[in-house]
Amino acid sequence: MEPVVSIIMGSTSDLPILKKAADFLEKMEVPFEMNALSAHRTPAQVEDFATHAHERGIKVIIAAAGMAAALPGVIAAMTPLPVIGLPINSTLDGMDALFSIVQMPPAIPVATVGINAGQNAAVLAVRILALTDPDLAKRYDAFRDSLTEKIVKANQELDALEGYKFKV
Ligand code: RP5
Repeated sequence: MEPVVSIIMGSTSDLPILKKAADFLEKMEVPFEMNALSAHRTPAQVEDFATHAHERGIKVIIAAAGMAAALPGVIAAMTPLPVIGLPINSTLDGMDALFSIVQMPPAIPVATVGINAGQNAAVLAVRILALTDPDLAKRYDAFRDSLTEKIVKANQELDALEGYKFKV
């Protein structure tokens, strides 16, 4: 089995957030790999990864980093693949990482999800892959249906909520 999504994190201290991404890819049966690479600690390895990922069959890259998070943008500059940036709350409530990742200069975008939004990063990757994979699209649709059911159930519980004189 060859990976189609590559999850890259700036440090293993980011792993708890990336596990949410890994869990969703696992649920959707999407083969993925996970590695730590750092724009400032291992720049040569980042270049090697980014320039060759597409030749290995990778279709989407999820790149996560905290602080002055250069990693997703640096990777995006060296790959033809879509890069999903995931800002990690390491300092400054994650705003430093969010702005570092989302505010890419023109022509080299990073598709940025919310701070610590590990699952959303994986959902976006799945939606990209599902465009050309009908079976994956079906699994994703079933996930979407489960979200709808959750709100239907929530409304039934709210309807049953008692103890208010003016709740109608
Ligand atoms: C970033 O610096 C990492 O992505 C991490 O969010 C942050 C701190 O890294 P460690 O000092 O915990 O390795 O490069």
